[in-house]
Amino acid sequence: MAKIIDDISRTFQEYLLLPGLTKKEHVPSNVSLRVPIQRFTKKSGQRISLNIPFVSAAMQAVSGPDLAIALARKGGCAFIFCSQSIEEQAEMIRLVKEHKAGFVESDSNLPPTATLRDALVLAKKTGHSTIAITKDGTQNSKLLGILTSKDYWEFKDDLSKPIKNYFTPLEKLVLAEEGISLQDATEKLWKHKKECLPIIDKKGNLKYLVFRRDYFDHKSNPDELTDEQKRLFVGGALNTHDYKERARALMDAGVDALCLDSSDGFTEWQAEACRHLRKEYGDSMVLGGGNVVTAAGFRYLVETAKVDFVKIGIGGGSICITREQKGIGRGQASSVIEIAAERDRYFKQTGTYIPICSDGGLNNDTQVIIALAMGADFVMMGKYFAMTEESPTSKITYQGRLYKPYWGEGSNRARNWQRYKEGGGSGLVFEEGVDAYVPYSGPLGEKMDVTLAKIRATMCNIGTLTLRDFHDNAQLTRVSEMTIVEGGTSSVEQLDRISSNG
Ligand code: MZP
Repeated sequence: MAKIIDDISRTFQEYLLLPGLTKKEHVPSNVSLRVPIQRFTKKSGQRISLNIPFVSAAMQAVSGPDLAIALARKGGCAFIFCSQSIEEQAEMIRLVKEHKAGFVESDSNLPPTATLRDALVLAKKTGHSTIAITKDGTQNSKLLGILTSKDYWEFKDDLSKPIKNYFTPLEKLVLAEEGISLQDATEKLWKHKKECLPIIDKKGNLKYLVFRRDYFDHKSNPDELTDEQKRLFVGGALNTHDYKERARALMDAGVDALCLDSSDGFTEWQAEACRHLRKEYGDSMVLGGGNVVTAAGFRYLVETAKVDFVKIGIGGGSICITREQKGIGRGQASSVIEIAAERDRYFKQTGTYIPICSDGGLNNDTQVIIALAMGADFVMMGKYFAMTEESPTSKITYQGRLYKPYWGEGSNRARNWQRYKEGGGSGLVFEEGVDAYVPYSGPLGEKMDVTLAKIRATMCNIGTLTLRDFHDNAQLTRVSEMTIVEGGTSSVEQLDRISSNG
């Protein structure tokens, strides 16, 4: 007879944190959100780490290069999806690695023969008011000057006139040559009190623009996650089918962390793939595995597959219908609680710490906080990032509101059958994910600032300054349905609701 486990699968919503003593040093500015992403021993100390406990899901609707850049700039890491050709995935990794913070390729360029109207149309299309005037109007041809919105008056100047009478010519510009560091470029901008510094090559061709506003933006992202050469940090997902060739291409493109992406990672195929990757690339490579929901699955990936971090979660994702379709999975809180305890036991027994990642099903900032309190070192999210400006999809408007498309990797749209069939076979026989829309939530940086502020504030309420202390000191209580009701507002009228009711 089957073994029936005497417990209930629980979700994050069923728990609340109890405050601990908050001392005077427990203020948000003293909180560190740095967490390990690589296994480490007591002797080696923490090795490669994330500066914030966030990674993005390896999904077509989530982790493209723009999102990877935005997330690394905040201190986290995106896992570029593997449900695309090896070449396309490697190219995305390359784009992130080649991204030079502060050095932007000009996307608004015109030849000197263009008219002011052309400039106006282009500025409206790109949203950028600085236009590079190049010999043939292309991005990297000979730079002739710069036109900004300050050089003409839209409603007073004759818009049919050529821009050559308006733009600031090369001899009056402050320029720099390719190879200059961002720091020196910024110094130059500051010294000459300029908004924009064009960077040209030896032949005078335009390479990049450096903007004063990007310097302030850079300064406001002190947690940026980079590699040893100061290039942005990025991860790549692998499947258990073409992992040998895929890993080689991603490593050549400069990937910083690899992760096997599977809906059920407690398999011999995953262990085999991980052993191969370890042999090929050694211990310094960051390698994640999953997903599992039991202590046994965790032990297997740690001991047999020798992964660096373990991803937890089956069936909880916002677009996931695995539990309905196949009847497997587990409440995410129960999985995290059991595996965090096993991670701590393993650390005590062996002296090796294996970070764990809670993947999927986090519906709001509160649930992120509860997942971290329960012991997750970091969290992986799909929907949260799919909603942002930087996810790879286009916004649509529906009934006056903005949305972005978001679909599961197991949906007909993604057709990522490799994620669901580790051991062979091909093609999608039935769906495990849905094709949906999520509300647009604006730029990632602004959204993440709010989430991080809430995590820091809660950690101070518990009386902790690091996430390790948070795990060790958090006290959680189960809640009744009435406690949840009590936690909402009661007997008050909220003005926005009154007005929206007419
Ligand atoms: P969420 O953050 O949107 O709730 O969940 C994202 C996670 O759902 C992913 O990281 C992945 O583990 C999982 N996922 C992706 N596609 C599917 C599917 O089609 C899925 N079923 O479950």
